[in-house]
Amino acid sequence: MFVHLGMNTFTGREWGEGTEDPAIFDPQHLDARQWARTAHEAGFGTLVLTAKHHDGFCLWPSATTSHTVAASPWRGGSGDVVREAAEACAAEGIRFGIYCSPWDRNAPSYGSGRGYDDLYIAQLTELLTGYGDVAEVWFDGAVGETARGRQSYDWDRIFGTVRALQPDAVIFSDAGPDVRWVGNEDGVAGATCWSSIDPARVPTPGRSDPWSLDSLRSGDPDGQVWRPAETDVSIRPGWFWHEHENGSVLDGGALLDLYLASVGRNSKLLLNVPPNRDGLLERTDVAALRSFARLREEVLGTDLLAGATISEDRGALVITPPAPVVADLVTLAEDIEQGQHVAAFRLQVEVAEDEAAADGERWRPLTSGTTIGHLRALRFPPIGVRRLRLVVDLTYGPARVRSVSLHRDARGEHRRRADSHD
Ligand code: FUL
Repeated sequence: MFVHLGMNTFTGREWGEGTEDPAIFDPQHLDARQWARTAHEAGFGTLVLTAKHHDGFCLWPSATTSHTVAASPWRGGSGDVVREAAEACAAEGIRFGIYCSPWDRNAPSYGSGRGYDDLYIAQLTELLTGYGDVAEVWFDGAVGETARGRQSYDWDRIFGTVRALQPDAVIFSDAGPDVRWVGNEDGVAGATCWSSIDPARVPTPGRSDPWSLDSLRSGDPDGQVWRPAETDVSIRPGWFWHEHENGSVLDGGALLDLYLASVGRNSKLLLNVPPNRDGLLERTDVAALRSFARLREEVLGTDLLAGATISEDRGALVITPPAPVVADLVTLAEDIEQGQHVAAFRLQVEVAEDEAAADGERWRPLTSGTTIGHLRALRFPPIGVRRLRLVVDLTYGPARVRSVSLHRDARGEHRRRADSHD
């Protein structure tokens, strides 16, 4: 779960100017335990906090600048949102991650090159040494023009600092090195989504040309590096809380659709849920997350193929459930620890003898796809299944399909909306 909180929460903006007065930051009822508990209860494994957004305001009392929570009225100037969030995650048993924007519209040295690099590295060092284990460090590539010039970030130094101070942290950016951006903020990974990628196609964060974006979305089966996609999207239209968006919170069904279009396409999902001016997640957002978790369990928690017998037919896998089932969703998983190899597959269902084709063929197409990866979800109109056949047509190595499951997702409207993503 992504948590965007900062000056913008109080100004109503999405990108601050860097000139905001710290006096306006006062989330009086801030309760990071509520964020972490909500995240944990809804099944999230990590909470990533915006320690600093583009406006440069630090949610921790950094020694590098006076533009921090220490200059705000919140907790009498002695508060530290990063600490409260890190401790809440530890208490609730989830991992903690940080977002510290390299683009800083407040720092006087921004645009000066090395001078700003040093400041940014000092801020990262504070965040990576003062708050226990950091599971993910999230970098966006936004760059601003200033009168001093255009800052170019020293990514080698930045990534090197994370490696040195938090060797187990996963580093996210457009250019990895561990996890890559999926190339859009709509919550949708490529229908074809390889975990591997050619690093030459996205050499640095912040590229937005079609060549890079296409590569981020789909990956590359011949890619030299393993850099799975992470899909970041907000539960609201904006990344920060705005009162006028309280009526536009995605509901549980819409969140399940995002899940199937991201996690169900071999990506991870980083869903943003922004606290309000009190420092709390809104009731609507919490209710949506609960309903999302419940629907996920209802739809994906039941495998209609449980207890099925497996056999082989002309090189394909035939799965026979103990009794016929009605399904409208299939999920497949590759044994991802052994790599990702499947590039094209088809699923077929068996029809009754009297419905067979003229040539006696009893297998009828159900659905098909390209990549599988750690999870691939595909929907189709509800159908009775007596037997299911999986044909793998193309692979880049041994096809190790670990599971095939059928589900019933009775939500017609959402299903149609999600299918339009294809
Ligand atoms: C982008 C930023 O510009 C947005 O404001 C937001 O933080 C998003 C997650 O990353 O790069």
